[in-house]
Amino acid sequence: MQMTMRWFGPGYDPVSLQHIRQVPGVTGVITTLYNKLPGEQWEESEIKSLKETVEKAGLKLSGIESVNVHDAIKTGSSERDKYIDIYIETLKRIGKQDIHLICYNFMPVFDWTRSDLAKPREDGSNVLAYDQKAIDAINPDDMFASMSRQSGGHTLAGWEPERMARLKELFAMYKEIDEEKLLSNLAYFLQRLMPVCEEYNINMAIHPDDPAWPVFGLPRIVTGKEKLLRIMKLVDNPHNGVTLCTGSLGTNPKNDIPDIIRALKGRIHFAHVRNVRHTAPGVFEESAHLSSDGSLDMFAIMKALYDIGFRGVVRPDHGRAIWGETGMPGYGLYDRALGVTYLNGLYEAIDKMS
Ligand code: DNO
Repeated sequence: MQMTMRWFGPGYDPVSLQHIRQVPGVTGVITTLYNKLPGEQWEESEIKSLKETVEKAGLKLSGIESVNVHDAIKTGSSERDKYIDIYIETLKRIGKQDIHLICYNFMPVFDWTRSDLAKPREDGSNVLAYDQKAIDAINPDDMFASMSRQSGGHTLAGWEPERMARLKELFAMYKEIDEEKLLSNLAYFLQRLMPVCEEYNINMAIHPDDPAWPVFGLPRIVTGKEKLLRIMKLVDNPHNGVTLCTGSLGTNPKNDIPDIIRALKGRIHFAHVRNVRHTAPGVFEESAHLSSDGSLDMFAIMKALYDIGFRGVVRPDHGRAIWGETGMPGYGLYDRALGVTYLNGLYEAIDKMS
């Protein structure tokens, strides 16, 4: 298992690489060119310089989260091949820099969605939270305005203002797109990517939809075991794999995560491991990583990953805002560092007892 943390890059992340380097057991970061919009070509010199920055701090650049997918590809519009060509060229340039893991999502219009970015908890911390009633009561424009108000001036991953300025146009693009169409567009995209993934040994790791059900009437296709297995089968190549995100899949209490992990043996390329606390149907908040603080059994999750032979890249995920830290919602240093330490403890115990 290679323990990493997400880092948003110079000029974006208030957490420094030097601080990440001091978290015991963390050997790498997952990062991206945060300024790139979906569909934009990545330059090799930019990738190289990002990698050098990370390596100078004594860390490895363990993977990219994310190379975002243009909506022309997701909707299968007439421009999709042009954007797939750009994506393929970007993958080549990333592969040439000896980087072999790409996390991406196939969610229409929005990436992850929350109704509250700083919900006060009984322990005095703030967390990201979701209430379906609040989402139902808001239109997508207001949703974006409310997310940016709460973001503390940071650009939220997947909520770039440039994209959000085109919300109406984006929604119109998805008018005719149902789940089946979205799935076949995903298959088309992945099929075209596989040759370059094979050439450069790049693993594509699709991120589950968060929350794991449709929002704002848009289709969602990465929501649970059956759908994940179907995606694996659609393009049955080991380079087509999954980011096993426990917090996203865990938004739906019906998802049995250890069971999903076992079913995906050999196809999990990246793991986001965090906890979530359900309070009512369609209502959840993020919690500390510890099992007893939320609704997920983190031991069972780490054990399932261990048992299927997963030894790849792991990162803790969203943390609470604690100890007065202000930063990117969910991505402060302190609680994620506690998460790393806990996950490393679970892993060591499982390993030594096996
Ligand atoms: C949120 C993240 C997502 C994830 C993307 C992957 O914190 O888990 O934004 O990075 O969905 O493309």
